[in-house]
Amino acid sequence: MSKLTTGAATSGTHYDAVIIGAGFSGLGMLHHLNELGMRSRVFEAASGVGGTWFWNRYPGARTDSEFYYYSFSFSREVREEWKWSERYPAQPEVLRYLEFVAQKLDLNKDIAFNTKISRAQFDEDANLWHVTTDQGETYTARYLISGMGVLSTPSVPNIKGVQSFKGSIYQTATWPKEGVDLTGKRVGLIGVGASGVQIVPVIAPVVKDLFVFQRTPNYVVASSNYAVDDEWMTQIRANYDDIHKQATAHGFAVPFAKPSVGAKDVSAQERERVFEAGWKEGGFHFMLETFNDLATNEESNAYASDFIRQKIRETVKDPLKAELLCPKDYPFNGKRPPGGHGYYETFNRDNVHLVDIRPNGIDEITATGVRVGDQHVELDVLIFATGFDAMTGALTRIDIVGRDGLVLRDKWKDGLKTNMGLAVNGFPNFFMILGPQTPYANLPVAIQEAVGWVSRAVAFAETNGIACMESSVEAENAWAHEVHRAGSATIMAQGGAAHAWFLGANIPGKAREFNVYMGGADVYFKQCTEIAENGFVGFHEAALAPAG
Ligand code: N01
Repeated sequence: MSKLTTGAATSGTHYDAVIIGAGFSGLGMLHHLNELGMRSRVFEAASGVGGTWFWNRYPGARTDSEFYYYSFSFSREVREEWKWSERYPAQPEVLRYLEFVAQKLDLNKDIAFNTKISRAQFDEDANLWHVTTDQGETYTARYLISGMGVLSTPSVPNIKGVQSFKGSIYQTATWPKEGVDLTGKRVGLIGVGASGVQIVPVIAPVVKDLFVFQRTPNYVVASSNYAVDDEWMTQIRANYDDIHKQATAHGFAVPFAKPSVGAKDVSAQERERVFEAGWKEGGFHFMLETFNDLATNEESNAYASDFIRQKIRETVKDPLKAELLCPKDYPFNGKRPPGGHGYYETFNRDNVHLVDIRPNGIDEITATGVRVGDQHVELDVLIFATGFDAMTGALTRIDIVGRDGLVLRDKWKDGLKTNMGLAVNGFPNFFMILGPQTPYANLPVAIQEAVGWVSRAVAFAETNGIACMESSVEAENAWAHEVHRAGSATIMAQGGAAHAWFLGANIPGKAREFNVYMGGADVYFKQCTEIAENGFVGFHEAALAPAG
């Protein structure tokens, strides 16, 4: 391994590793490779670190997971010095945290900002990746690692007439850094996923009128946010290692207790008591700490769905609005449930209007607003909170070219194939942090595990003189089979109306399949550890060659 040096990226430079993206994944990966003594360079399209938390600056953006498992635990320095202020930290705080991580771990010197990678091509003769930026600069690297994020490629539907709109258009996923003054404006919001659900209560008191265009209502679970006091922070600091250990032993990578009974197996009274306690605790606790079969048993899921609908009807005073806000044609968890911060309560305001656009969506955007059937809504501002081309979007938008000219997006045209979501046959020495087919789970914990695993794999290759780490065909066929099996065992693909991103079903033309592993993050982490302990079996047999 070459010795770590610092300095600006100069076209033509060779690195041990090129990492794409400086969010949680890229920063964690860079730190681990630095610890191995490798010379790495991160290329980041934005002007700063943060990834998702750099771009998603819309009002109300905050984590849906609590701070103590939505962070890294590997750095003693970081965890002992950083203090979180809220149970669910807001976007500016998460961004400041990642800036702090980069500064504390001395990562900025190895990151080229404002630089997009447009192409990466594997050179089979030299066992090197040739990486090209959008400025035409080229670099070579032994390893290519994607840290581009799973929900980082915004999807904006091409609604008829959108170009004719004379007002202002914003996307939650690319919200202007300088903010937007919505005071006294007539604002239309398209999309009520996690992003839309967060922005609604924050902008409603500011705008003149807010029109929420809803195609599919969500099951929004109350979050219950509050300040983190010194005592709580001290207690978390003392237990970071245990928290991480508990999270990696959980199916969703959260440090939660695992319920031992199903909702259908207890009395109605007990069910109500448990659901109520979960609702009060808030957020993912309702989904994960109440009963153990909400994602797998229809009857139990129906109880949870009924409970949430009841909460909506109790909260929203106008019965017509309440019914429109109740999801009815797909199960709870059929889409990723957003965390609410006064979402349903906001619909009791006189200036918040719910526009039902089922089933066909918006008919047209005009110069002055939005038309749905006979109704024309006059607007000054239109906000798109319409989601992302998840899991594969970033990876298929640049040309990643492997052996024999095979392009990654072409490889996945007829179905996803990866080895544990970490590597792909035909793409030697290429690793993905949270590639498709990795677990549906709390991401910072999954990222911490993935960067640890990839750095072990790299160290293994370097130590054993393995020129190419490359997934075997057999291993990725087996993993594709397991991803399909695990997904099919859930009820999460049910409901024609649920255009869930984890199924690829929110993107027109994208194959409908599980883009994530539903078999449990705990099971997945265990398998990854076993693979590593068994000499990375399945990850290098495809290209056994002497070290160059
Ligand atoms: O996107 P989404 P998101 N006409 O795909 C609607 C993470 N996240 O950005 O359901 C009209 O969930 C679409 O309608 P429908 C989190 O993992 C996390 O909100 O397809 N509407 C839906 O309502 C989350 O799950 C956090 O009928 C259209 C919405 O747009 C993921 O990101 C915060 C439309 C998209 O919902 C994605 O969330 C934010 C059209 N043509 C995001 N096209 C936190 O943890 C789409 N829609 C805090």
